[in-house]
Amino acid sequence: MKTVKTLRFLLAMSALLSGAVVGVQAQTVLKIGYATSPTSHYGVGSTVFCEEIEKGTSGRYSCQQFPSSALGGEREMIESVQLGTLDLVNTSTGPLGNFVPETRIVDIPFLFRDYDHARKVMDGPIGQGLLDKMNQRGLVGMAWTENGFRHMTNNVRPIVQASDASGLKMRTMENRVHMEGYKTFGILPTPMAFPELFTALQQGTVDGQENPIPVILASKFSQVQKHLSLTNHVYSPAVLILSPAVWAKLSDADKAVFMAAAKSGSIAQRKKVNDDEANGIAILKNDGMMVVEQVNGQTFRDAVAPAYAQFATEFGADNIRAIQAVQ
Ligand code: EAX
Repeated sequence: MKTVKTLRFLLAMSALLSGAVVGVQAQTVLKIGYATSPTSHYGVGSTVFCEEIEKGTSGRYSCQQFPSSALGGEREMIESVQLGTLDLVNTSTGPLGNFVPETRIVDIPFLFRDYDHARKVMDGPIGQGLLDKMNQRGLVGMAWTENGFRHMTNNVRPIVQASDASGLKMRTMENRVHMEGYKTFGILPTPMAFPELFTALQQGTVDGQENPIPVILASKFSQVQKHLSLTNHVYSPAVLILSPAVWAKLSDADKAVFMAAAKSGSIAQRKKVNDDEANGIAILKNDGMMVVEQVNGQTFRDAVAPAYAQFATEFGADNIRAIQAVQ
């Protein structure tokens, strides 16, 4: 009798392990990384994406999230996705140009008029064309999410016009277009990975930095920065990127689930950006930041205008005009 029971157990185990048992589906847990906290705009967008793929694949796919730069800076995470050691990253385009040079065009200061303009460009043919370029570089760009319009913070002085920024040592993303553009404001650009930034501000290694309100809020920069100026000097897109190794294993039906989930994540992330933009200034003032809300933006546009000739040479004047023309 005991032999029969043992045999039955062994048969059941071998069937289970071989997946032959009907109804037992392989569970795949995907690792997703991003720079800021779980409650930030990146956390909200990533969580919605993860919930949607779990629902849409009846639990066959789920996520393990690595927020707050747990897996390193955005450049490192993009590289890990390219290598297949990380399954997904929800990242700004800051370091992306080092992998997909064509995407640098969206990092030109004062290229986008406002959020409506930026979202229309990124969700239209121009944005889709840039996602397609990622596929040629070993990255599956599923959808544009969003970081937001960037503003300057520093510990030296209020910035009201471009000349006030001159001479400040400002951390920038590892992004050549940003650095070239910001130099026209007289800034001394210091490229640095995001995980090092809070400490650099705390220790005074740099005078300031620039980031969207959602990042300034989520990263508690009000604890280490006195002045905030609403410069709106550049729109910072973000993108949800999947490893090609994962994409290749998906059925057509699951590919459709993943793409729809990425869109839902983008919508949720942008809503969180809207909410942070609406509520963030009051919160940061309450945290003790001195906020310059009426910045003389024209002085910054005038300063960066000569650099547009160089940007036109690099990206094509027609391509820049095409983005500016989107209504
Ligand atoms: O994407 O590095 C930066 O300043 C980015 O805005 C941040 O990592 C969020």
